[in-house]
Amino acid sequence: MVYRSSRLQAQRDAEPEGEALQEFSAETRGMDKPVQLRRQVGVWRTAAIVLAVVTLCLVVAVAVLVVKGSSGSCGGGRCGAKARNPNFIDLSEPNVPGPFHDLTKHEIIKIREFITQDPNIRAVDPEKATVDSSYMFMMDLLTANKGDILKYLDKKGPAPDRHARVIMYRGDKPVPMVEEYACGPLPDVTSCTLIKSDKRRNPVEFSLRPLSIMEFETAATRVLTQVDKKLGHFMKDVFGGSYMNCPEPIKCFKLYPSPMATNIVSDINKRRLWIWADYPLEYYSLHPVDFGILANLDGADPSKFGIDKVWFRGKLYNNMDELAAFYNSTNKNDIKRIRPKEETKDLYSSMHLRGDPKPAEPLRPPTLVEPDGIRYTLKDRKVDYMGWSFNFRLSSLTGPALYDVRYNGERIAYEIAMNEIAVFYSADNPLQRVTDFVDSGALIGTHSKSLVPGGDCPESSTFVNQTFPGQTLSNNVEIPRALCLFENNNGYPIRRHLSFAQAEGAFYNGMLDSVLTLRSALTVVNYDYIVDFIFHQNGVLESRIMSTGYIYPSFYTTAERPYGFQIAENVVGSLHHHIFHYKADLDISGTSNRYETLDIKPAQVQLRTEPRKYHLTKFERSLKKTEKEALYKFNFDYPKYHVVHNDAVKTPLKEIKAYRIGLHGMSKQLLPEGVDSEVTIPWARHQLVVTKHKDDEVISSSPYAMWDSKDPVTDFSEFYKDDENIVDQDLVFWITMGMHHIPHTEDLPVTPTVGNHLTFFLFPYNYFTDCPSMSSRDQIRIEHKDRSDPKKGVRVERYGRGDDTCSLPPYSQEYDKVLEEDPDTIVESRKVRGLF
Ligand SMILES: *[C@@H]1O[C@H](CO)[C@@H](O)[C@H](O)[C@H]1NC(C)=O
Ligand SMILES: *[C@@H]1O[C@H](CO)[C@@H](O)[C@H](O)[C@H]1NC(C)=O
Ligand SMILES: [Cu+2]
Repeated sequence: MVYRSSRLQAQRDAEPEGEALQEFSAETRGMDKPVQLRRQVGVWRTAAIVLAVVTLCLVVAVAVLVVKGSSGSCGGGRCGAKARNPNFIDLSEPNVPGPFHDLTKHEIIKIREFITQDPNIRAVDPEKATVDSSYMFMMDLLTANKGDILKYLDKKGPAPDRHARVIMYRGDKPVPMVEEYACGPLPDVTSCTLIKSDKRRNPVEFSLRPLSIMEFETAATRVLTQVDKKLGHFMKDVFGGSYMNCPEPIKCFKLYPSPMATNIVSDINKRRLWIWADYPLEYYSLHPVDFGILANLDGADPSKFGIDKVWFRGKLYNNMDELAAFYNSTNKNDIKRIRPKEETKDLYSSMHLRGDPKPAEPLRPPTLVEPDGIRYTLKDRKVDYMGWSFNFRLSSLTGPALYDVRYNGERIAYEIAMNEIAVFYSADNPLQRVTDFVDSGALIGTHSKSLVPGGDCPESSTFVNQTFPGQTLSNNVEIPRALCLFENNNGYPIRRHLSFAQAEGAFYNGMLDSVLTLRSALTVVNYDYIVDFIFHQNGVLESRIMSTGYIYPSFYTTAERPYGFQIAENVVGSLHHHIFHYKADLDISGTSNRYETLDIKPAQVQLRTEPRKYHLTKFERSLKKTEKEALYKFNFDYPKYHVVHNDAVKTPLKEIKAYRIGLHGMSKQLLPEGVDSEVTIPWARHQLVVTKHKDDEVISSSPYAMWDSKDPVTDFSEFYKDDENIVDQDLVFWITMGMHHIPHTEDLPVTPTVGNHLTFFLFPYNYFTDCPSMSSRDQIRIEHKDRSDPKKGVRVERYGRGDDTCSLPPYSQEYDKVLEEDPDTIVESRKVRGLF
């Protein structure tokens, strides 16, 4: 909400730090008379109008606060009579960022200065970069070692120096390579040293580098010029399209690049890239043609980039001349020509409204209102909410992450981070057949582009910008609204119980599940991934990923039928497997932790009352002693809980005081282990892996994973190969989620998120003595005013929450009136119900 941050900005400008925390009294939002709301025939319409009034009310109230800071009116009613929350949101960048803060604008500029001047690195300005120069691909915060950060956080130790991980492309070297540097201390960098790690090769083969924007443009220009020269005429004739020189009505093809990884071409130095042709319609991935070229991008000299193979209509040609000769020798009447579809709003691939609009009249959907202001605070990318606190990042390489997640001041997790996103395709054609996207090379975090209020996040969200260093520009790139933070209620109770009968106590307590969500949406070319971290009031942290966006289909032929359905003319939705990897560095009651499973097993016991056996289930605790013992592949026959706890810290009843990992997004990876592209995603072999924390096992994958299957730069299986003791150690939990996707026509134009929520939960498990949500003022309790005389009726306890007649419809007052008239609506009071 713009007005909120601008209000805050106004406050910050007007007042010294520290005084920005302001209490809003009833008077400051004073209203003259209550808005009278009568729910009549047009309930929905009324609701919409109410919401409009409400929203206006709030905006006006807030605007008035900004401008006058005293009083104002909004057409009646008393707005915000109970507003007490300081509503503290500070989106400014700190001068002294903490250990988890992403690189600041200032730091990025200072790092650039250093690598440009350093005599060893000699980075050229991005605007002048060429494939054979030294240039920066990306930089990211290189977090200090956990031990140092914990000393700082917990033992008043010194703030650890901040460093950046800087990925340099060294096309300037005699043997071109990729180098990764640790540059620091920030912001006044004094040195960049090659990062040394047992778990990440460095330097890295030049052939394994992620495609930079500049390289792709250079390569495409170089390669496609050659194609246009030899095959331009053919493409225009057969497809009505071409890679270049495409005056109307000729269409300029969009390019869809797909790497052919080194294990497939059996040579770590070979760099092969399929470039497919798609018509430039909304959206191009849904308009492939049956033509593509395999580019040879070996080495650092673009003048040597060339074309290895050409695919046309079910046949692979060894070079362009072969195809040209075939075309020349074929009777032109025998060649089937295809043409792009007409671009209309009704086209299956277009994201315009079509069909009969619903609802019949343009009534607005429900929206969120925070009647007393927001209930969380945000400063320096640290959030506090209802007992929770956490820091967040958006890593350019790996995407969103949380650090130092606490509940009631006690750390639950040191880090929870997305580590990798992969999509493995299947098809008959030679491109999709080998398309195994491993996305961190595409710089996952930088793909979290602007979130739209009302489209991606509730309008009431706080939106947070994110700054990255430009890859093709020397300037920083600030992505507005890259993340959103909002509180909403899920529309269902987090818990409730109604004890209706007097004999059973006659009370009700219930509470809607209001949660805080931190969201980013990563658009990696055609797909969109919505990544949420959700904080519940019962001490549960939910980590969810949903897929949407355009599928990546193939050109339809009958040979594609094992891999997908035909979903449009010439289009087959190719089968693929989405796989996601997360890191969860949990610290339950400290860093000395154990991982146990609670194995649920069938058992037989003696019946107490009859002379025979009886079947039931029991559970057995199973302590996992080493990393290999802890490798987990889901098996339906062996249900189990996964719990983590500190053996030295027990509950008052001497039980384990634990958190439980709930896996709600598991997916079987069917490809054999150790061959083809599987080699680079060994993390997908297990649904859960537990390792002892090590400072150089920071990320389970690497930006080189798209190409490096011949010899992975980071091989996750190395993290557990030494099979270390994991009892009473600092443990890291690695979680894999995924889903197979056989596209269907309802994926047109884009895949809906419904039903593809992949989630893992961190549940408190004997961690609290009872449910933490019992301290929430969100709950409602209803009981008899006088237990000894139920006929006097019931009282509704809302724990001091206001019933603000300006900013909300008087639903609660209406309900209270119902109970006043007939308390038996909720609990047995005056009548005999005749039912249990
Ligand atoms: C194909 O025909 C064109 C035009 O007749 C000619 O210029 C070209 O050399 C031919 N290409 C091949 C490979 O035969
Ligand atoms: C976020 O980005 C927008 C658009 O560039 C800008 O107007 C706004 O000032 C930025 N917010 C902050 C806190 O820097
Ligand atoms: Cu999919």
